[in-house]
Amino acid sequence: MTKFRKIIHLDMDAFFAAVEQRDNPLLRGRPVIVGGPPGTRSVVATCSYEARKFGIHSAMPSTTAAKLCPEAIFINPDIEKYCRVSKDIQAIFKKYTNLVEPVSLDEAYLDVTDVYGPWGSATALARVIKKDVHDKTGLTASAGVSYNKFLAKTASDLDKPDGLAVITPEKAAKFLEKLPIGKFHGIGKKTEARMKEMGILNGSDLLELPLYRLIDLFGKSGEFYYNIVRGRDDRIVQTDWTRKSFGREITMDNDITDLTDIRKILDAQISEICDFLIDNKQKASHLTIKIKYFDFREMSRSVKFPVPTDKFEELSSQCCLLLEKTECGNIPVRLLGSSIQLHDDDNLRQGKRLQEELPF
Ligand code: TTP
Ligand code: MG
Repeated sequence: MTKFRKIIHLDMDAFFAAVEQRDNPLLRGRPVIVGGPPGTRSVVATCSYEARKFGIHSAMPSTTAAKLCPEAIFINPDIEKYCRVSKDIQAIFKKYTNLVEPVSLDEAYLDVTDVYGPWGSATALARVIKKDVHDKTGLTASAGVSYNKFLAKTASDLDKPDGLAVITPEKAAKFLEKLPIGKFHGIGKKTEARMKEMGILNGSDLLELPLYRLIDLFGKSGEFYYNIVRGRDDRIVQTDWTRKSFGREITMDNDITDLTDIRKILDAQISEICDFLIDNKQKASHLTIKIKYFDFREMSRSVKFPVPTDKFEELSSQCCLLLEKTECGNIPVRLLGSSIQLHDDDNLRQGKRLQEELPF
């Protein structure tokens, strides 16, 4: 059976405006705009949902917003305050999993695939987190639950404010077919307009275009569009603490030139790297060697493994090949380093290792 990841995307509702309404009861239920005053060149940072009914949105000139809603209340942004609230929110997310990727002040992805607890399902856990955020900060968040970041992000936007939407693997294809093209996260306003001109109005229109055609039309992004309309997105939840590499380096007391000595030192480093990989049940996707010559010139050479590995022999023989692309053996060297990049899937396993997988 395919194991699906469980990703929750959380995004605060009308974040800056909601903080202002929380802190000043007179603003509640009113059209509040956070941004510089009309009559200046300022734009709207965000606005309350009451103001959105008038067609006001982020990045709109404040003057235009004031025309659309003359009774709107303008508040100057207090970024320091929003940063403080943001820290509190991110700390709440981290109570539930250490696989948290903050995306901006008011949103984050959580990988809860391996989270074990009394919650019963990823959806129930999302509900618990939303309640926790509300209890602790007085603010509402919307959550999207799905099996990858793209779908979780798309889901969190479906039911705003105070929403909770779930896209299960069984439902994704049908959901994406019907999704209006502008609702695909990653398809910006300009691309949306271009696609509409071409008659691509929703997912099922986009599905009809073969990969080569999408690349013709949209360059590199074509592949991204091809994947997302099929619900494919293998980007991992990238935490600030997730280790992405591991390495060793040494500056020698005396410069060395002899290749056999250089290989011995690099092999010792690779042996340590392999111990790390095996102890942590991880594999290397890339190997890099770094050299500093006697004259302080620095260079590095890298190789990507066709299949991620933790084998000493493989790392060591690739290291020898990389060495051939340097001036080692010909001129004295003062520093030698080797490092690996960890294979992504393994990063995921660095999360809380818990007993069982959550259902959606
Ligand atoms: P968003 O999450 O995009 O917007 P929001 O939280 O105000 O509203 P919602 O998520 O309910 O649609 O952005 C978070 C904050 O970032 C927002 O409150 C203000 C700030 N921001 C800007 O300053 N300029 C912008 O153009 C955008 C989009 C956001
Ligand atoms: Mg938001």
